[in-house]
Amino acid sequence: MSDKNLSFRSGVVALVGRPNVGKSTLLNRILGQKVSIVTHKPQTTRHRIAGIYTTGLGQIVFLDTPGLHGAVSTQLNRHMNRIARASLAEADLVVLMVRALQWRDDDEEVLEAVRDSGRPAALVVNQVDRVAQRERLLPFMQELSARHDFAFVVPLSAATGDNVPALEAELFKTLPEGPCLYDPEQVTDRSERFLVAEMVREQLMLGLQQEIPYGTTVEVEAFVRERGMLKVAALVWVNREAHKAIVIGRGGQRLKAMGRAARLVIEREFDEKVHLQLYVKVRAGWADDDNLLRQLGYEME
Ligand SMILES: Nc1nc2c(ncn2[C@@H]2O[C@H](COP(=O)(O)OP(=O)(O)O)[C@@H](O)[C@H]2O)c(=O)[nH]1
Ligand SMILES: [Mg+2]
Repeated sequence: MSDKNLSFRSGVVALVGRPNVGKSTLLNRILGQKVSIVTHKPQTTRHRIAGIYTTGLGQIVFLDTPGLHGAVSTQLNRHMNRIARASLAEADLVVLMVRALQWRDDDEEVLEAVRDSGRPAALVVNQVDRVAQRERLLPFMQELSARHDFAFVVPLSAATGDNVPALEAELFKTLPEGPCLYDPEQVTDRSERFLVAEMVREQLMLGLQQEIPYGTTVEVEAFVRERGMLKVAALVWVNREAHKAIVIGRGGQRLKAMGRAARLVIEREFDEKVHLQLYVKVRAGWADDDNLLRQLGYEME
């Protein structure tokens, strides 16, 4: 028994990479539930979210981060870059994620940030399911391995789950021996209210066009369980009156559709009946208001 305890591993693993490579998808895949929202649009993840994965081998605290990006036009953008960098500093191991057969300037920028952090790093080559010519994968991995002294390199598909167990095995091998950092039953450091707000925001990202979802955020106002049902009321904050009309849609149809989609996701993830009510409110410049950002759950300095 003491031998077993001795080999229990634990540590913090930061998932970094340019927007849209699949960081949140990988985290949800490993945890087997949605702790971090996913869309095909960049900059979906705005928060640092810890996903806690505990097995007989150890406990990994994954930090999902917003992709590091150059466009720092608002306080919200600055906040997103800051937490991505802070997560690097906290990590026992950094997992740099790239898309198979793609290496772009913004990947290079993230690698620079990883180098600057001085933390040990591993490389995950994601989305191998999209690669038609498998023989190109190995040279691609060799090329990237030459750019940095990675602890290991694993090709996988976060979407299909292909080879994800190999990554888990490498992580448990690489992390130091140590005790649980969180209660083994806990899956995330985020509250249910937060997860619900994010699941609503996910549908806004999916249902709204162009810049509108980026000027939108969600605040859960009421969250109660009553007679076997979870009742949630949430505010959708938008920047402008004109955006409010767009979010609501003709006859309220768009908001209704997004709300319904969000409710179905919440019901599936929480495994209970949900009643979800959405309201839209205008607050010009919310993404530049430090106090409001704090109130909305964005951890500012
Ligand atoms: N085909 C494929 N798509 C993926 C894979 N991983 C993520 N995606 C998709 O890529 C998009 C971005 O994923 P997301 O996890 O939000 O990326 P993030 O910005 O790095 O967190 C979503 O549409 C995902 O469904 C993968 O392994 N294969
Ligand atoms: Mg993400």
